[in-house]
Amino acid sequence: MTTVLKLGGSVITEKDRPEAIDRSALERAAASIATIPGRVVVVHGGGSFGHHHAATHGVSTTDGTRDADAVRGIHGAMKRLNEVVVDALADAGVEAVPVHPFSAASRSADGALRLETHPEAAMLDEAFVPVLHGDTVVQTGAGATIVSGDELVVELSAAMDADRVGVCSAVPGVYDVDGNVLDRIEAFDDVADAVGESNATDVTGGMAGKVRELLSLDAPAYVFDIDGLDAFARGEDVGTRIG
Ligand code: IP8
Repeated sequence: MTTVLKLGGSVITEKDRPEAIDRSALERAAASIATIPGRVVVVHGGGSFGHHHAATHGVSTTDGTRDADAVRGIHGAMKRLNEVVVDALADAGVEAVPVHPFSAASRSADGALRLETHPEAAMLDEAFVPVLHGDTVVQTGAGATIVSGDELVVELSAAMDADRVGVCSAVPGVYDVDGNVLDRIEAFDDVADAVGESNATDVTGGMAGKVRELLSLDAPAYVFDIDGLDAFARGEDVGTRIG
């Protein structure tokens, strides 16, 4: 049993204050993750760490920079957040180890992501829990762009042949046009009106990009908020099931 879980940056950080951790949410999430059986990969987003620095330097998934100072600034912030997340997981009894995508991934000129996944596979074989994060990555012809945690979740889930995928976000699931949480999404067209359109590379563009990417996976993916994390850890259907 292999589970890939994304912890949204807005869940574990305070969005409005640069580099502020939401300590109680992080500890709660770590305690839940400690109960997930089998092989577990954790990915976390940028929250008020990565997004703050990315915005300061004008860098996104499509707009790159050749300023090494900007790269160090974004990557450094994400490493600081990753250390806090790994420590919280360790305190909860999880065999968590850090993985930094800047050194393990790149984009080709068309934006396609290439992530080395053999280290993570070897970590899982040795019963470690790799903890990755949204980051900056070098892109051919564009300097360095942003890779979101959602993109990493999709790459890792496919590469690790995940059985279940979880996206713990700020909302309890994907809303329909009336503001109700949908139980299940099986095709993008079913929800295009509710989540809005997005192009294929728009992975940080909110729910539309998430839904599109998660639909491409073989494994069922669930979008839920922190109140649903315990149930997800127990293997229950929670929030919105995608796929
Ligand atoms: O919060 C973004 O990751 P996300 C990471 O998963 C950075 O979109 C560096 C802004």
